[in-house]
Amino acid sequence: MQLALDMAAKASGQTDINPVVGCVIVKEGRIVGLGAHLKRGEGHAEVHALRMAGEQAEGATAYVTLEPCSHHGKTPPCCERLIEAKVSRVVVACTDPNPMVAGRGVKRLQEAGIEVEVGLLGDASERMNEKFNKFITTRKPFVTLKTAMTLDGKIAAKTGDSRYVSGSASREQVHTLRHQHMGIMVGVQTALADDPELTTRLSVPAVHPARIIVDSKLRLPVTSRLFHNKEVPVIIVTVEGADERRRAELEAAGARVLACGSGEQVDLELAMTRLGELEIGSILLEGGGKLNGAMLERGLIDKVMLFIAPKIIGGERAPEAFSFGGFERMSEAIGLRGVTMEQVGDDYCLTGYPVYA
Ligand code: AOF
Ligand code: ZN
Repeated sequence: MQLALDMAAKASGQTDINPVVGCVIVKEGRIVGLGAHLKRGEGHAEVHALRMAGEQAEGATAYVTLEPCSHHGKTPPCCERLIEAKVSRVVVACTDPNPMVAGRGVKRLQEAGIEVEVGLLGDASERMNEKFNKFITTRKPFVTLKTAMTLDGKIAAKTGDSRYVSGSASREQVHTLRHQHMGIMVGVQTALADDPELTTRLSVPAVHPARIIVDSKLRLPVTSRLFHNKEVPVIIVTVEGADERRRAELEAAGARVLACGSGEQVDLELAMTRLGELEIGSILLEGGGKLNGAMLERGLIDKVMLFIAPKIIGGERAPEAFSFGGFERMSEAIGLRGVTMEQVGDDYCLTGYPVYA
């Protein structure tokens, strides 16, 4: 199962809204088949592994990181393939939360007389597919907030200088992180201040996430570097009454404009629904402080990854990682669960999952 998980992990970032899944088929103590799901629309892990095993699959044990599917999606159901191949035992790390499957795969295998065991390394498999798990059950994107900040919680100096808060090792990791999400979201202020391209810079050909700009007043200029790369979508999230002429201009430059809400500010909950409808299953939120704060306040951040640089910049007006009205009492603070800390170069990356009241 660990081998199946390792194979699945390597496909992270390339399966679109689909989960990463690995499968290892073992017969009399020998591996006879290996497979992983590599791309949405192509073969599932079990199919690849079964093809490799051929007739040796009969009487074998299949280790799969996710419950074999029972539905006809872009490919036929894997549980039928396992039954046809006459495997005698299937070990599953965790069940598939997809409402189309949700236990039916396990049930179908059992009905066919196959011994099924669920739960081996289940937590690891569930964590690996945390983005898929949220999207498939809510149709809303899984949001990971990433920010680089000083020990005193600042994302820039009081002058606005932010090059760089974190070290090169942390900045390198961010490119991998971007590649593992289907969208990158920033506020228009960040887009204006840094004029970022927001593409991934990996040495391997990677799927580039859509670039999403929250811009209620449509201030993004068409000369922005975001428009240099025409292959990666630019999505601008704005409000209904936004300037029609500017909207047409941005659309002509290649952007897709989504009107979310009719107030002064973008309705972020609605934006998540709309982005989900576009099958953006996960978003890396990269600030700035106001957008981070607004998303956090509304309970829309699923995970935080804080790259903390061991330095103190000070400055009462220096921008903060989370800028919002704040709470009255410490007991109201938003806490994190499942916190881990990892050293990245000279920085520390703190990862955790916000718990909302
Ligand atoms: C498996 N093995 O390797 C994967 C599974 O559109 P499709 O046909 O690719 O189906 C996608 C759904 O199938 C996905 O939402 C999830 O429930 C399941 N993924 N299942 O048995 C695999 N990738
Ligand atoms: Zn399947």
